Amino acid sequence: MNIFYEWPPTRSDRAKWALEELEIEYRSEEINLYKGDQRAPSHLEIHPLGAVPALRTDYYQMFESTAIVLQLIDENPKKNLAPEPGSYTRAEYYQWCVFAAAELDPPLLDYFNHKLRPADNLRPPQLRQDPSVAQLARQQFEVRAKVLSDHLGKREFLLGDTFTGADICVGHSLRMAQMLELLGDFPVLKEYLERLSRREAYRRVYKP
Ligand SMILES: N[C@@H](CCC(=O)N[C@@H](CS)C(=O)NCC(=O)O)C(=O)O
Repeated sequence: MNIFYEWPPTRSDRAKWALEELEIEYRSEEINLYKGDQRAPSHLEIHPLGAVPALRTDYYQMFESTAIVLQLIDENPKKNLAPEPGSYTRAEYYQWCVFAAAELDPPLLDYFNHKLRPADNLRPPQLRQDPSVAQLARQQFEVRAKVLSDHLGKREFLLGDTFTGADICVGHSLRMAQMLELLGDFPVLKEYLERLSRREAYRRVYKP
C-alpha cells in the first residue's frame, strides 16, 4: 500500500496532484505541521528534514514534491504525462519541472514567510519578518513569472498542446502565487491556472 504524508495546503499538494492524475491508490497520512508532527522520530525516518510531502511504497520511500511527481509519472508511462526519457522534448519537460522547484518556490516561500505567515507561526531559524526580504522575493518571483507568461502566451500548456507533469510542477507554484495574490499583473498565468483548475484531479486536490 502507498502511504502519502501530507498537510494541505502545502507543497504536498503538488505530489498529491500527480497521485490523483495517475489514479494511484494511496492512504493519506496527515502530518500536522502546527502540532509538530513533522518532528516526531517516526516522521523523521521518512523525511529527515521534518517536512511534507513524503511517499512510502512497498518498494521505496522518498521525499521532495517534484521528485515524487517525476517518479510516479515514469512508473506510469501509459498515462502519457511525460515525453519519453531520452527524447528531445524531455529536455524541456525537465527544465520546467526543475524551474518550479528551484526558481518559483523559493521566492514564493520567502514572500509568505516574511509578509504573510502569522508571526506566532514562525519557525527557527527565522524568528522575525523582514519587509525588505518580502519585497525582494516579490521582485524575484515577478521576473520568473514574466518568463513563464511569455512562454505560455503562445501555448496551452508548458510543452505545447499536451498536459504533462511539468504543468503539475509549475501549476502548483502558480496556485501558491495565486493564494499569495501575486498573479494580478499576469493575466496569461491566471488563464493558464484557470485551465489547469478545470481538471478533475486538480479539483480533488485543491479546494476552492
Ligand atoms: N523542497 C521540498 C520542500 C518541503 C517543505 O519544506 N515542505 C514544507 C511545507 S510547504 C514543510 O513541510 N515544512 C515543515 C514545517 O513547516 O515545519 C519539497 O518540494 O517537497
